[in-house]
Amino acid sequence: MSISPINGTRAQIRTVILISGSGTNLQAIINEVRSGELEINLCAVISDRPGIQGLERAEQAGIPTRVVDYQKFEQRADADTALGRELESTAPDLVILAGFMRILPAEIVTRYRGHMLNIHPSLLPKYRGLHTYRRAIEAGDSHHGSTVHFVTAELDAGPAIVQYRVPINANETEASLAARVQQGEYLIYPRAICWFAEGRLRLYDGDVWLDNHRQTQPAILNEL
Ligand code: NHR
Ligand code: GAR
Repeated sequence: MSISPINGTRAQIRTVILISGSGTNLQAIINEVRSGELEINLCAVISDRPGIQGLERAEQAGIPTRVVDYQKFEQRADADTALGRELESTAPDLVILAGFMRILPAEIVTRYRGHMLNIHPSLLPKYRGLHTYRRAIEAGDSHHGSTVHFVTAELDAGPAIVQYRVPINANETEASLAARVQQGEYLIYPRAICWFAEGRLRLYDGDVWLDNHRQTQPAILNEL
């Protein structure tokens, strides 16, 4: 067998990916699993809405998909509860937010503490929340980027693991900057997931630990 199966062996960590959109980060992860570079068991992809390209990517790869359609719930809390149940039913060792656009309630975040990662398009702690590219350009920053971090209840405030960093060029637009930053996301997210899968990456005592060393700063990869 030259291609490793997408639903891996028992030894591999059970991984669930949450998406809301195009799923290009999901695709980057699928590609690494396919090539054998990343040994995880991709158990499920869960979306907060139907009809998105990320769901098609998962189906193409043979990964089971679930949709918790937030719009169909009158109460946000009921949607969150439904999502929590779906997650629980997949018994994940690792939950990956890949362009997931719903703020998660504390119950879910606490349940998977140390087992949930997000990629956020800024050099955290700068620019938590939305519209990060615009905010960085308007502020006249010299650099922007993206951060993989452990998820905690406070939005985009969990300990940072690795960052991809790019210079902001003259005449930069949101689109041109996003395109370059996203290329880096496809490098750093699979890498962080690999560290976790190999048991090298941990959240302990409120900090990131890599190879048994407490990280005071995230690892940084500069634009190639
Ligand atoms: N949940 C918690 N508790 N903590 C984090 O750090 C989270 C999280 C859920 C998602 C991703 C995050 C990002 O990387 C993320 C991190 C959604 C919003 C948001 O405002 C903000 C940040 C992130 C994701 N969502 C609106 C909401 O009401 C809806 C926006 C929309 O649908 O367009 O949930 O940036
Ligand atoms: C990614 O660039 C990610 O950093 C960002 O959304 C994009 C998802 O793209 N995440 C957030 O803004 C989280 N609120 P994708 O669906 O093609 O992977």
